[in-house]
Amino acid sequence: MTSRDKILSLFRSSPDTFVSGQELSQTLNISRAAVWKQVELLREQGFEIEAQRSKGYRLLDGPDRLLAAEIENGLCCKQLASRLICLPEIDSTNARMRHLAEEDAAEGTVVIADRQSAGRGRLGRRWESPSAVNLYCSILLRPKIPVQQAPQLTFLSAVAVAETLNQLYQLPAKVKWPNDVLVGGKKIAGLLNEMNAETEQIHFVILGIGVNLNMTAEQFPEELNYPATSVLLEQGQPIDRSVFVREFLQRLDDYYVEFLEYGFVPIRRRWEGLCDMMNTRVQIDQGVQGTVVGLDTDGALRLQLENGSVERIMAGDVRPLSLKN
Ligand code: BT5
Repeated sequence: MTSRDKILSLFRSSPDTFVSGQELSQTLNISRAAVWKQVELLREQGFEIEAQRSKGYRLLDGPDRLLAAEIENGLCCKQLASRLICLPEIDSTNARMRHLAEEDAAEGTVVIADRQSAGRGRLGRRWESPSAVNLYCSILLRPKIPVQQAPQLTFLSAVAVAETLNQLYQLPAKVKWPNDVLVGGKKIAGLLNEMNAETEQIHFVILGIGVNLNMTAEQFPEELNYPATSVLLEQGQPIDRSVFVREFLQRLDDYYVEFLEYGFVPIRRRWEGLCDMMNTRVQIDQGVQGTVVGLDTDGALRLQLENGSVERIMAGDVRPLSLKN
């Protein structure tokens, strides 16, 4: 964590009270001039900080920033979050993670940004990423599993996001194949996994996770492929983003450990339990129709056709068919 983030974290841990320059300089082991410089930089980032000669500094207001120290407080992971990097802004957390992975970053490294200027969806689509309201996060995994099993990891993060929304805010979050989490039929989270592998070996997988937390209706773009929502819109009040991130990482860590030990079966069962299109008649894009009967081991959707045969769907948009169909 940078000195600036440490100062911010100290301010936030004692709201409304002054922290003396001397205390900051001793705690951070930097000079008082360096403290002053970091405070100036925080002001440039939009933080309103009062300074009084005899008392020190006091945080009055500022953007809601996610800080590693606050997320790590009480977090106890076995595989993930070995290193947690929180940035005010980045083009895309997945793009940054790819650089880190190519520079040999360790499994479990997490990159979080408060804003993305070029957040990515699938197939070159854009992920709307306004500042200080949501979670934009990438997690680096280096699992020793066959390459064809890598898509299974998407379902791990889908289940962890849906269950965290459910547990913390009692939202009826459901998973939608292949990479969405929905509440009341509206998209609240999107997942984008990227892999670097040779024929036989996975070098790394990046789990990209975007969750709409405190996003307001005005912050959604007008043109969306699918109706969208956020926790704020669902429950009418903003939430503490650090609490969400911590719970989510903890849950994902538990499931990843379970996955490494027992494979895909437990997570597949959970995903199927959270999918409200199970045993429902659906159509894939404008084409094949059938009944959803589950997930295959490589993450394909299993669809039972009229003639009883089961077709494996590798890609496409799944829409439920109305009863008259
Ligand atoms: C996804 O793509 O759902 C994957 C989104 C992954 C975003 C995360 S954020 C952290 C990490 N770093 C990145 O750069 N990306 C990942 P897809 O299924 O293609 O959905 C994209 C479509 O969803 C867009 O074309 C819009 O119609 C819609 N959309 C865009 N922003 C949205 C938002 N914030 N909430 C809901 N829908 C959105």
